[in-house]
Amino acid sequence: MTAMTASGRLLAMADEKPTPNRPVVISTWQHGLAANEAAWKVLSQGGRALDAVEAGVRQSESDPKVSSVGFGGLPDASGEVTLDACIMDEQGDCGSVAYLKDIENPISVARMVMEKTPHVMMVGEGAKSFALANGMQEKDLLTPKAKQEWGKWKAEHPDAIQHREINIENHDTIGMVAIDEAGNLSGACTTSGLAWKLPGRVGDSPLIGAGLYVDNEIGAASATGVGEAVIRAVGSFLVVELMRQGNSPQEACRLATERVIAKNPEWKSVQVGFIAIDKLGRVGGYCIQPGFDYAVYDRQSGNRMVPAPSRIPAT
Ligand code: SD4
Repeated sequence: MTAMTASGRLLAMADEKPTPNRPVVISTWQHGLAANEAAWKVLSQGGRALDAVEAGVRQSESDPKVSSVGFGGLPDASGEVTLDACIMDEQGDCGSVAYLKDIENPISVARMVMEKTPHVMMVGEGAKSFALANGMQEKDLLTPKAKQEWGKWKAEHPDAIQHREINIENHDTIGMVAIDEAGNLSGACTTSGLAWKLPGRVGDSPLIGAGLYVDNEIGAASATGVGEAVIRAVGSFLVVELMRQGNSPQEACRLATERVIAKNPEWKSVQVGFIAIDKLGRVGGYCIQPGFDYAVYDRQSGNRMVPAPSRIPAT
């Protein structure tokens, strides 16, 4: 196809490839802003997306004010902080940990599982021993503030098997996906899981395909919200497959949310949100309940929060 410019010059439009926007990093919720800053230090210097996402989410894991991830994360029903995380790189390599206790940065343990073992996933005591044997320090992750909140909840719900509702400032996860200067994609997802969960419960966040998926030919996606609902739809893998079919990251997140809705009859009382990035550095996000937002950092517009459109309209 051709078109005439004002000066009468012919332009060959079909052959024009859109210019990719990169580097770009995108992450879930308000704490994504600080995490993006850490990731940007790597990306802006031409660093690898994998290093950027690890550095980015470590920032949230180590911040005791983030009551949702790592140190300062809210505990399970028995008062124990147990962590889940996974990481995936541009080669499709991945690593994951679940039900990990007493280690501040589970994402780095997930990366060590990926790089130092023939496995993808390690859990519980074995994952902790592996982390300690590889230089990680043991640390009590239950902060006085988190312990106090748990004590209050326990007093009010002595027999409860119900987790805390997720939205706006009540959330438990950071998912981050990025494209680097070289055009390579990576992602990381890390969480203390649903607050007050049953001991032993593991959600979507450490599951490759559910909480996170990266395909360097197409794009990357991550999920937040009620993990059980995400797992039923293999959410992040689905977002990437929807991009493969030609959907924009925004539309892919919306369609995947529709699938989550279709697979979860109780969806009206559940929050699930997705973020996605494609090979061109285009980003998107979508959720069920109003209240989910995500942080995007690129050269053009800097670091900013973007409210995700929701299936249930804001009132
Ligand atoms: C989980 N998906 O453990 C996590 C929780 C979460 O914002 O994302 N909270 O199910």
